[in-house]
Amino acid sequence: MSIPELLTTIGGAPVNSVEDWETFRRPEIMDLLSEYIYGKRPAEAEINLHTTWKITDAKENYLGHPVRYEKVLITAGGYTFLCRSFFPMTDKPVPTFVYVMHEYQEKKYDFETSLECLNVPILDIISRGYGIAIMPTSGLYPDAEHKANYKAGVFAYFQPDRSLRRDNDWATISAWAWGASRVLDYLTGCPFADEKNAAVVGHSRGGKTALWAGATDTRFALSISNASGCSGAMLHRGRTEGGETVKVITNAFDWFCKNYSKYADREEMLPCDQHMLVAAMAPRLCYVESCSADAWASPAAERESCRLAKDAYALYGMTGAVLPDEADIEADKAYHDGNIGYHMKTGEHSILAYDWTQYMDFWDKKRG
Ligand code: GTR
Repeated sequence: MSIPELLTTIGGAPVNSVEDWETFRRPEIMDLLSEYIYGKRPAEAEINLHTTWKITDAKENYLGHPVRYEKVLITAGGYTFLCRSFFPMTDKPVPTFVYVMHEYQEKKYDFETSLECLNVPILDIISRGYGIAIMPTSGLYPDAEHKANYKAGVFAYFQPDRSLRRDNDWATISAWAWGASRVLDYLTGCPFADEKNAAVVGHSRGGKTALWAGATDTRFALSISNASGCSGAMLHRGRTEGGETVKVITNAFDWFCKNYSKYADREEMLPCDQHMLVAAMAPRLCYVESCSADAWASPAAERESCRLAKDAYALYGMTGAVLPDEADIEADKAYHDGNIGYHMKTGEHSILAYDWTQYMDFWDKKRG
């Protein structure tokens, strides 16, 4: 299957400079990804949002730890959802992660009583001088609503008449990414966060969301996808044996616009592919993680998107991913030389403290 060229416009013109990329090709790519995969947001969710936030609980030395805690209700365009943030107790604003926490994880933890969290090692993050804002996805669009035709959350709020939905309308991943951007709105007004150094992170469906959030909101300095797989970092045209397909994912979930399902078993017809999503981060930082036993996410195809995205970075005189050939890829090794970081953790589909250590090592090294 031939892979759509990153540096050739739809009309066939070569893209040779940053100006060509930013004026012509990147906007085309964003349009293709919106039109055929993630959907377009309604104007109501994009303009005159006037994001505000209400801190409903604020504590220092939270639960006996050297942590500054804020429980926040964020309101944008009239829609309100919850987020919790944790910062070190320092005087200076700190680089901060926005974590897209999906419901499987959300249900496992109670941050009102404990900071123990297998998937997000809050105390390690704080001890390394980073902040973290955790956004539960249920506040934007709950998982229980899958296949329920968008009658809850932001969709019901911004577009109550579902009969008006079009095949290219936004869907769940876009809604969650929208939420991550609104959390960043709050961080820009938060005295503890350095909003110029904000990263968006997510696992699995959250990893797909983190990439789309980084592509749609260039204020994110770093976008981190953990085990994002199909419709995340996985190149459709590079999918390996046992990898998830457009048919399976669009049958199971309403995470994408309806147009995407038309490409079930017709991936070769997609006018875009996921290397374009990774390339949309250039010249900012990106990070992709895979798990060695996660054939469903097709690690080799996640790496292939990273490799192909390098051409966009090269326009800026920067390196993208610095990865060896497939045969020489090693698990549990940090590939941190380029501006797209990568590692593959040994084991199953998961996000664990080990991953966060890699993310922070990478960010320590690359941060401006
Ligand atoms: C799976 C889905 C994957 C992945 C995962 C998750 O069922 O097929 O693409 O996103 O869910 O988010 O937990």
